[in-house]
Parts: sequence; C-alpha cells; structure tokens
Amino acid sequence: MEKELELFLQEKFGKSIQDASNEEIYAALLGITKKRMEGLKRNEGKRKLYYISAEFLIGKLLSNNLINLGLFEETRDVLKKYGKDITGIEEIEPEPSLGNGGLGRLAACFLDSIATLGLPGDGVGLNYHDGLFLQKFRDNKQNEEKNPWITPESWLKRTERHFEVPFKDFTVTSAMYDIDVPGYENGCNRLHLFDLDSVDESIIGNGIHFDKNDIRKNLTLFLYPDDSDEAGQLLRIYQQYFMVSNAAQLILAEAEERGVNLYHLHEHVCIQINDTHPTMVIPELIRLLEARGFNADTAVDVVRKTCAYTNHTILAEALEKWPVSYLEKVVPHLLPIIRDLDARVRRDFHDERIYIIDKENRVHMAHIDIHYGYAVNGVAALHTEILKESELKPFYDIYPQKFNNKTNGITFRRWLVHCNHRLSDYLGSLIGTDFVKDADHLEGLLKYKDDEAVLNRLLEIKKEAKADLKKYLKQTQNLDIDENSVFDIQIKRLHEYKRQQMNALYAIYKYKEIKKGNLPKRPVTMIFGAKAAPAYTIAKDIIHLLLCLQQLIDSDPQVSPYLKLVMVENYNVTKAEKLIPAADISEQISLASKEASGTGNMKMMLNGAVTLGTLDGANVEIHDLVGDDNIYLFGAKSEEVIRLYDTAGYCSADIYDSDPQVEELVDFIISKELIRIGDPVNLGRLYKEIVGKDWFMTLLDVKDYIQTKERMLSDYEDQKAWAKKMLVNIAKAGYFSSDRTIAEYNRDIWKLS
Ligand code: 26Q
Repeated sequence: MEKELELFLQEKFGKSIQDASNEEIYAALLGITKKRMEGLKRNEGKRKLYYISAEFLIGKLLSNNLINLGLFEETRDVLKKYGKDITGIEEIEPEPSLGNGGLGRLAACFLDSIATLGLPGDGVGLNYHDGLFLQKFRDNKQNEEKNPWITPESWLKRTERHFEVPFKDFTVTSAMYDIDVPGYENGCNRLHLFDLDSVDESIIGNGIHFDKNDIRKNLTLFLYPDDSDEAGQLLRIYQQYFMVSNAAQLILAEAEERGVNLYHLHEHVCIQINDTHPTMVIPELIRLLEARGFNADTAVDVVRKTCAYTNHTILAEALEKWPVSYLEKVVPHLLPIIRDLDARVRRDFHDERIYIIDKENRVHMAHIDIHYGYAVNGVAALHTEILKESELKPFYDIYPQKFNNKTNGITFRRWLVHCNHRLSDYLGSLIGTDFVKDADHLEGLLKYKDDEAVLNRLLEIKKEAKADLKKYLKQTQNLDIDENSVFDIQIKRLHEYKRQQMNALYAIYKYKEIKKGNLPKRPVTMIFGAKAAPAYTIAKDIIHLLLCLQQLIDSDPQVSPYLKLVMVENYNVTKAEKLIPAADISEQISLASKEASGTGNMKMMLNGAVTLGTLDGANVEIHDLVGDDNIYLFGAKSEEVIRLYDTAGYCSADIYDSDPQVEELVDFIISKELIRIGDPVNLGRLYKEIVGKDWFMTLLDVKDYIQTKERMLSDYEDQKAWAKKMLVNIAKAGYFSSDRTIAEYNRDIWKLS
C-alpha cells in the first residue's frame, strides 16, 4: 500500500505522503481501492440474484472497502507512519444518503453479506443526486436542506448501459452507474444505480423545494420527495417505474448475453422485491416478455417463478395503494397487464380482500407481489407471525407455502470491525478473529463471563468510546457531555409508533424528580438522533419538544449537573457509527406489534449496550437469546395491543384523567416553562394529540417504562454485574449477522448455485 500510495500522490499531485493534504490522500485511496476492486473476481453462477430496492443506505465506503479487501490495517499503519490519522481522512468522504432508515440500511448490509458469501447478486436502485434531506435545527425546529453527495471523484462508475424507458407522454434514456461491492475476503458484486442525464440540480430552490412537474429535470433529484400532494405521488410513480423498467431491461439483457432461453428465466434469475416500491417490475417484466413473443399465461408463469417479496411494515399507511388514475397518467401501458393480473385473481378467488384493484379503483401493490411472486417473507419472527395471523391472513390461507420468516441481520464488518476497532481487536485477542466471517464464534466469549479482567476491559472500552463521542459532539455541535454519565440512546427515524414522545415524558419525569431533590446516583445523558419526514407534522412537533427540553435542562443549573438531553443533528450512518459503540442503554420502545424488526437494536447489542424495550420485532429474539437477566422488558404485549385495536378498547384520555402522575407529565408539554422556550402551536398540538388520540398508546406503557428505566439505572451501579450483561449481549449477537440472514434467504428462497 505504501508504494502504491506514494506513486499515486506523486503522479496525480506531485506530492509525497508526508506533504499531501487529507483531501489528496483521500483521492489517492479512493483511486487505489477502486482499481483493486476491478481486479477482484466476479461472483458468478447459474442463477443470479437481483435485489431491487428504492433505497441503499450504504454509508461511507472507504474504510469498509479497505476492511473487506484486507487492506485496512496496513493502510492505517502507513498513514500513521507519516503522522496522518485515517479517521481524519474518512471525514473527507461525503455520505451518500440514499435511504430513509431501516429498509435502506438493511439492503446495504445484505449487499455486503451476499458478496461475502460469494453469491452472485447485484443491487439495483436509483442514483438520487441529493438523497435524503440534510437536517438542520433552527429555533428548536427541524429544517430541511439539500444534501448533494456526488463529487467529480466518487465510487460511482459510469457504464455503457443505457435503456429507453417509456412514460405516457415521453420516453427517456437512462444511464447506469455502478458501485463495486467487495465481499469480505471474497469476490465482488455490484450495485447498479440508474440515472438520467437531463436531471438538473439547479432547479432546487429554497430548502428542498423544486418543481415537481418537470420530470426530465427532477426524476432522480431526491429520495422520496414529499408525497403529501398529487404531484409528489406522481413523481414517486415515475421514480418507481424508471427504477423497475431499467431493472427488468438489465435483467433480460444480461440473461440474453449469457445465452439464457427466456422461457427458463427463473432457472437463471431471481428477483427480490424490497417492500412494494419495486412491485411494478412484475407487470413490466410481463410486458417485456410479451413483446418478445410470450403469450400472457407463459409470461405470468415465468415471472411468478422469478420474483420474491419482502414485507417490512404492517403500518396501514405505509402499504402502497396507487389510484388507477395516477398509473394511467404515468404508465398507461402497464394497466392492461395489471387489469389482467386482477382478472386472474378474480377468476380463481371470490374474496375482495385479496383483489389487486379494489372497489375504489386503487391498485394494491403488495397484492401483486403476493399473487405473482413465489415467496413472501417478514423480517422478524413476530412480524412474520402477525402477517400470517392478521395483516395478510387471507393470503396466508391460500398460499401457506409462500410465507416464511427471515429475521434481519447486520454486517459485522461495518457495525463492529469498522465502527468499534477497540472492541473488535479485543475480542480478536480473546477468541480469535473468526467471528468476522463466522459470527457464531462470538459465543466463545461466554467462557469469560466471570473473568474480572475481561469484564473490566469491556467497561474501559465502553468508556473510551463514550469519550470519543464526547469529543465528536464537542467538535461537530459544540455540545458538552460527561463520559462518566450513563449514555441512554434512542436513534432511529422519528415516528409516533417508535414512541420518542414516551422517552420525552421520561425526561420530564426525571427533570421534575431532580427539581424535587431526588438526585440520581449518577448523571444521565439522554441522546436522540432522528429525522422526521418533511410533511409529518406530529413527528416534527416531537422533535420540537425534545429540542425545547434540551434547552430547558441546559439552562437550569439545578438540573443540568444530573441530566442532559442532546439531540444529534442530521442523524445518518456516519453518526450511527460514532453513537452505537458509546451506548449503555439501547432504547427499543416501539408499541408492541408495530416495529417489524428493528436493526439498531442488533447494532447496539453487538457493541455491548443493554436493551430497554418492548416485546416487539427482533427484541423478542434478543430476549430469547440473552434471557431475562440481560434485557429490560416492559409494556403491553403484542396480543394485547392487537386486541385493543380490534375492540377500539384504548382511550388515552381515560388514563390521563385517572392517573395524576401521568397527567402531570403530559401537562408539562404545555407548561409555562416550556411555552416560554417553544412554540405554543407545536406543543399544544402534540399535547392534544397525546390526550385526545395517542394512536400508538404512549400512556398505556409510560409508567411501566419509567419504572423499568429507573431499575435499569440502579442496576447500572453494580458495574461488575452490568459488565456481565454487556458480555452476554455481545456473545449472543452472532445470530444477528446478516451473513446468517443471507444464508437463509439463499437456502429457502434464492437457491443460487
Ligand atoms: C410508502 C408509501 C409512500 C411513501 C413512502 C412509503 C415508504 C417509504 C419507506 C414506506 C416504507 C418505508 C420504509 C420502511 C422501513 O424502513 N421499514 C423498516 O424496515 C427495517 C428493515 O426490515 C425494519 O427493521 C424496521 O422495523 C422497519 O420499520
């Protein structure tokens, strides 16, 4: 690496390693790494996977690519020799924010694992120029700004592939960009991102506003632009069709280049549909096969044997249903096919709950996937059970063999080896480094669970990570936090079902206790990171409440030595990598039955945090693995919650009216202390929402939550016992490696050979 780096810097900048700037070294490492990846073997086989997803939240790539190529340590040492720090160089790289949250990050972890297992499988998505918005706080509120990430030198490689994509009124010609995806000590796959040359960043006005009607200029400008109006929803359909038409044409082109007889396409190709966003690939493939001479029955049959669908949510509002009239405006050529798919369902079944086009003339995208795919999976055991038993029950009754569970996972290369070198190196010294590729080896750690030296070192490593985070937050947001306090972290998208508002009520509780003189044994630092969708009013009100609480606590000298609340601005993958190693308490407090899986819960567990959670999503499996002593559970169970919804049996006002303690906490949202700092409109609306509706049942669980968190904080004081919990969590996290998840997808669904 040293020679290569020297040569590159000399040739490109006429500089030595010593004299080169961080920017120049970054450019050199990017160039060298890209070249190395070109030399890797391509994963190949008879059947190839295409993972189509509207989101790939890949994060920065330099360090991860170096790790997977086996070059990281060498590079770090070379740089060190010349007085350079690889962390400073990593900072130069812009983070591509091509995803919202869990679903997009999962797709990125999957690409890493697919390549690491040596399976032939490429990602297909869109090359959003700005990705998700950049979050800025002003006046204790979220503001959105554009977030361009593509620089002249980047991981993207323009290819020679172009496809014609026909819309109703015009046809566009796409361009395909590739990002190489190296496996850990293995071959390479690719992420294909489609784009349009005519897209014009200069049409972005204030914040993230732009003309939603000028499709040629805006098609790939942003990820999921605000779709609260019709123009936004049409743009979303344009984006989705552009993505899947390119995907389908690429799949057929590559199959034809491999000499595949398209009547046997399913023997050579498998398509994973990541939530319903790529669903139109089904009618599009049928259309393209018919254009190649297939009759409808055969086209449908081949496509059905090729496509599989993953469901990531059971929230009704997130299940896509597009009005037929919208599809008519964008892709009228798909409608005869969609109508035919609907007619086939109606011919075979007489149950309007499973039709594709409903009485209100809306197309249910998930229904297309379930009828015309060969596999349907949920993303955690509980989630899959709920799909089978309630949300998708009518489908399960007719296609039981299609349903299966694939509990999510995370790549340990990024979420341990890269983000927490100290822990990863220490684990390596205890149990060897096999766990990087074979995560079950982490269980070897269990034999140290009573070893005091090991437990002490785990505590030290945690403290060092907390000190790193302290330094980072000082530098980036001028925040001061205390590494001797307990770090209590909730990082995830802002959504009412994830119940950041319940955590805010805890902050209010603690604030009031401290005011009363009930001081905690040790200060608590509550850390939040969360973006709210730009049109999601209540989510933005919750951010406002958190920021107001942050200011209130900070400006109160009686409280601030004991309690601190910080909201990390623009939470993204890069920030997650700094926050996760530093977590003591992992907040996973969604209303039971609502969080399909969660993956932050797995990342924090792997880094030695202890979960405070409901029995929801993959928390259930974390509990099964670590046992009662190593997780803190509270709140209503999913069956109870589902029953309350079914019987309309929950009324937040009843709890508010009958419980003075709850009433006091909720009233504080509109107290004079907070109204002095915040906006009465936002705080008043949130107060009313919680008292008058509280759809995600915050008040049902809030008291149990507060008591459980208090118990957890008190248990934290027995540091040896706490360290043991940390160790058990790390040791048991192996199950949540995405290598395991992908091996299961391959065994049960893809069957790549
Ligand atoms: C749908 C219609 C219109 C506009 C937007 C959408 C939309 C956009 C994004 C619907 C859903 C998403 C993203 C969902 C998501 O991230 N789900 C998460 O997936 C993770 C990986 O499986 C799980 O761990 C999380 O529990 C789940 O919330």
